[in-house]
Amino acid sequence: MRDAVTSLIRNYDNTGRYLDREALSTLKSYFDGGTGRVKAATVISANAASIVKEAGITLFEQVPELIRPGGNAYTTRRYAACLRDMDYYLRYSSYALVAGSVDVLDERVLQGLRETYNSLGVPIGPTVVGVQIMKDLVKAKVAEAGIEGVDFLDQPFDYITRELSEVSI
Ligand SMILES: CCC1=C(C)/C(=C/C2=NC(=C\c3[nH]c(/C=C4\NC(=O)[C@H](C)[C@H]4CC)c(C)c3CCC(=O)O)/C(CCC(=O)O)=C2C)NC1=O
Repeated sequence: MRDAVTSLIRNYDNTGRYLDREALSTLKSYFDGGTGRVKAATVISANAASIVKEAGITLFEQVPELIRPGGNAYTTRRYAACLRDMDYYLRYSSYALVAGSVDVLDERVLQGLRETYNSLGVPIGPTVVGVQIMKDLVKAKVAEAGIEGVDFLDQPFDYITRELSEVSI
């Protein structure tokens, strides 16, 4: 699992180079955003349960057939599995924000996920709608907390969306 710093060092080490101007500017922007990343992750941790709950309610309002008979989130077990998945996306997104890298998402969340979803009939479209709803809730909460300079907030959520959507039909 890599973060912004270890990825960069790995690239430079692979070619035996000292860090150059470009590397330093990448590092500077990562460190400059560091406090904001940590603060944003703290807001997520403090509000995780309510973010997941609210995102679930909004998702099922927007796509009510999910929780009707025949829907993939119908039955208590599958409803709970759906919210649990949303919680996974939120928690790992908070890690990715702190790391300044989506590597943790690739390694721990997205690997093999599409195949699992396809085999269980979990619909990808509504899943990414749920991820985007959580992104908006996180952005609202972070803004409410008065945390600025956090243009990186979209990154993990949009990455999950892109990676999940890509190979699905
Ligand atoms: C940390 C990485 C990680 C992820 C991401 C993960 C996802 C994941 N979600 C699953 C199931 C599931 N995922 C959903 C999710 C949904 N259904 C819907 O209609 C909605 C669109 C959506 C919620 C937004 C549902 C309902 C199931 C259960 C499906 C079933 O068993 O029939 C399963 C199958 C095994 C199980 O039920 O636990 C996995 C592996 N597991 C992991 O370890």
